[in-house]
Amino acid sequence: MTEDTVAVTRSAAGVATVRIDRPSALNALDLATKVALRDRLAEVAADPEVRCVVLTGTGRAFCVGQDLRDHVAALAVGRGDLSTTVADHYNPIATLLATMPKPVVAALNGVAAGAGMAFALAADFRVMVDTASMTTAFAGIGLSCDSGTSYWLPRLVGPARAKELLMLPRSVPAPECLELGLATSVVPADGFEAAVADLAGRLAAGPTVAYAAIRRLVLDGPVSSLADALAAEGPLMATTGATQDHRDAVAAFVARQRPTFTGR
Ligand code: T3D
Repeated sequence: MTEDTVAVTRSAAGVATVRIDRPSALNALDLATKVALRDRLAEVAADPEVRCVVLTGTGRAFCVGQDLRDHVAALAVGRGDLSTTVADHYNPIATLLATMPKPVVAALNGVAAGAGMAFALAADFRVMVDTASMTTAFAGIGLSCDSGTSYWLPRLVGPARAKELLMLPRSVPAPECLELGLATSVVPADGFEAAVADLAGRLAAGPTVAYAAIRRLVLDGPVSSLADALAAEGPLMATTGATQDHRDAVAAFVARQRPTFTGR
């Protein structure tokens, strides 16, 4: 059953937690896990009751990327999925994380490597436990990179640092991730769950349509001309300006009350 290695829990507050659940393999991505992760993410992306998605892992790792045992076995027998897994699994997962119309939080309970690091980079927020780390890993096994690493990493740390981290992969500890801009926040283990729940709860109680528009604009902004960015902003201001959340929040503002956002 593909569902077994990826668990989804939904809270009444609209937070869906997608948990990669292969702790004995450091949440490495074998075929079943890649399929399950892609399909579970597609489900929470399409679910209007879900207003924030948290991606995390069970045990001491967030996700160490491709399962290299699976990979070695596949290479040995010339299995077909090696040539198609980027298109069939990694790209759809990376796209869902970056484009679903709701905020995404990566809760890094431990090490993130290879595609696991790329998935974390695609999230809007990366909360790291202070013992966690990130490594691009790819060049260590003679690969370039996938899952959007070449898109996110230079944007977060600049092209020179991105090349250094890709060409000379090493475990970057959480405090350095924070310094480099790879982490949003670093918290001690005893405050990690609460910090993730607090952030996800705030996002799930926010203006979901505006968040979706912000995600889209900021995704495209760095590769747009000013004219294109302005052209993209206009219709999305019209869309968000037509939401109930906007009307309610403006009314709350003038009444000097706290707004309540329903996500519509
Ligand atoms: O087309 C394609 O299919 C390619 C797609 C590629 C996408 C990718 O994600 S490529 C990148 C794949 N990931 C890696 O190269 C990461 C390899 N792992 C590491 O560099 C290190 O293990 C870590 C930095 C992640 C953690 O280091 P550490 O010291 O905490 O743990 P360790 O001792 O190295 O590993 C512990 C165990 O996990 C060990 O197994 P053992 O000896 O206890 O039985 C190790 O082999 C296993 N493990 C770690 N990473 C993977 C893995 N097993 C399978 N796949 C892994 N990715």
